[in-house]
Amino acid sequence: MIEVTAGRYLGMYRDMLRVRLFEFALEREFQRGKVPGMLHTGVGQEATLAAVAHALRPEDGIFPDHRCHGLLFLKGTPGEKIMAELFGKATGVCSGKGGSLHTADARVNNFGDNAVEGSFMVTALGVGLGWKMQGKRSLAAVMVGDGTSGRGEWHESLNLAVAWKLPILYCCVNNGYAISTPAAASHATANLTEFVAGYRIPAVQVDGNDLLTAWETTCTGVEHIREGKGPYFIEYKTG
Ligand SMILES: Cc1ncc(C[n+]2csc(CCOP(=O)(O)OP(=O)(O)O)c2C)c(N)n1
Ligand SMILES: [Mg+2]
Repeated sequence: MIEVTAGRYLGMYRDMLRVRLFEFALEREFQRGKVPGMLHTGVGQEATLAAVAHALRPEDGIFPDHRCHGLLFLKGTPGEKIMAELFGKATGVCSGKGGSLHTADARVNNFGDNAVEGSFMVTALGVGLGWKMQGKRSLAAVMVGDGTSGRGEWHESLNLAVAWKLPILYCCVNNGYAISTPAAASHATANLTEFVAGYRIPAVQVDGNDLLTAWETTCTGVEHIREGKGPYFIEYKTG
């Protein structure tokens, strides 16, 4: 049983709020035409993002997806450097050349997003394998959405991560839609834990809007991986 301290609880709540305020500010500027390129926000996914961030250590890695601006600064990149990046400024964390979908920061083990949904699930295999071969106890948290589960990389990644017992935490935010396509219209099941069961990966479903449960479940997954037992899959239901 993982006990939450008052400090941790408050810290996670504060971080949820920081994510919400950051995204609201961004949305406002986007609507004024000030933010170049595409924008997808993490509004409604704050509890999951805070839970994941608070379960990780600095030496762990993240593979954020298109709704993870919040996770970028919760992992340690200064918020102003991310905001500058999103505005395409030279002071941004990737000199303003990456924008919302390509924001990486090696200093905090943020391996970066990629506009091709799911492709970074394969990249994570290499990072996990490298760390395992080096005897490190770090793990890589991969953020993906339910819609991405139709991609080939999703299945390739889960398959090899289990076969090679890699230290990868799959964090799947299931909001029930891929843009406007409901999960039921494109997948055999809306429960992704069922979908991945064939890969024999421990797969747990949790209410992604319930901060404490989401954090406890994420910590359990992290513990499993640190014990060298291989990958872990969590489906955070937010829809
Ligand atoms: C390979 C690929 N196909 C399509 C897109 C366009 N696209 C961007 S976000 C998105 C929805 C993805 O759905 P999901 O993974 O459920 O994430 P959500 O937006 O619901 O958080 C799509 C189709 C893309 N970026 N990459
Ligand atoms: Mg979705």
